Amino acid sequence: MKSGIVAVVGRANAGKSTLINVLVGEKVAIVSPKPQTTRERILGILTREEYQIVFEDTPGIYKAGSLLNERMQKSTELAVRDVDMILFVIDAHDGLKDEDVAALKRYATGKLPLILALSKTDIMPKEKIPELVANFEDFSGINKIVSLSARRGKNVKKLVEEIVKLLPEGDPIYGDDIVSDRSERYMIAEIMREKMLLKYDKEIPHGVAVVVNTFEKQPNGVYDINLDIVCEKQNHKAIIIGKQGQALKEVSSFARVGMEKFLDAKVFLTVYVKVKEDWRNNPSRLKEFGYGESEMY
Ligand SMILES: Nc1nc2c(ncn2[C@@H]2O[C@H](COP(=O)(O)OP(=O)(O)O)[C@@H](O)[C@H]2O)c(=O)[nH]1
Ligand SMILES: [Mg+2]
Repeated sequence: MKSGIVAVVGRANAGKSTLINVLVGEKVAIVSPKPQTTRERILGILTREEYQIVFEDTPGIYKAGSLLNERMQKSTELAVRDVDMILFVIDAHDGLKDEDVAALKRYATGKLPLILALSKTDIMPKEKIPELVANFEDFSGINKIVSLSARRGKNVKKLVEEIVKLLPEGDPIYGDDIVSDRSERYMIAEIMREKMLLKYDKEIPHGVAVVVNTFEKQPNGVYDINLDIVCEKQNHKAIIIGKQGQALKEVSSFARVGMEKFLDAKVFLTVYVKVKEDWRNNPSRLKEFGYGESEMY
């Protein structure tokens, strides 16, 4: 049996979380077109008879702007310690950036096997792929390059095959029915945050934390969920709620549908918006919202 941990790294928005969801076959990490969607390390686990691959999703590479950002950055750095392999994801459609090259140099040290995934090939001309691949000819420390589309599921099987080839022999770490190290309750908060990222612009979604107060399955099978959206400023609260509460109504209903899909059950959702000034720089608030040092690393 092959078994091991694969750290999934790369620039923000490269498509890391999308790829992990497709690899695992279930939603274990939220996805949005905005950077800083993933805030902490999340495991996505793929188990078959012959192998178990534990994918570590990471926040990606950022410049620090707040204490939360600093912790996200550190969480990425720590994630690549004690792993068996690196899966470096590049947005092939966006092309190779200096940041990618700099990060790749850090990871392609030859100490660990490294696979380069060139993702989002569904939105670029095929002819461009060899051109992009040629950029890596002089790089040592890359074991394999796989171009793929997570969205279309193209070449994802091939990627798994290549990972398995490079994995060490070993016993599985997790039971074969486990796909994530996170609870349903955690995913519910994340789905709310995902819909906030899709609905609101600029700093607003980045300054949001979601606290689940109630998460209960009723005898009739309906989930009763009550949560707080915590934002940083009074004027953010006004924007989140919108005229006559319209914006909040829309985002909540959008989130409810996502939660129902995830839980495969009906959801009764109640949402409140609260303000905690500058919580992203406040260590005790960070802890309260699940971004304490012990939770992040
Ligand atoms: N067209 C296309 N878009 C993708 C693909 N993978 C991810 N995306 C989009 O790229 C954006 C960032 O994806 P995400 O997984 O959150 O990136 P991360 O920050 O690296 O985790 C989202 O809007 C995704 O829908 C892909 O294979 N094809
Ligand atoms: Mg992500």
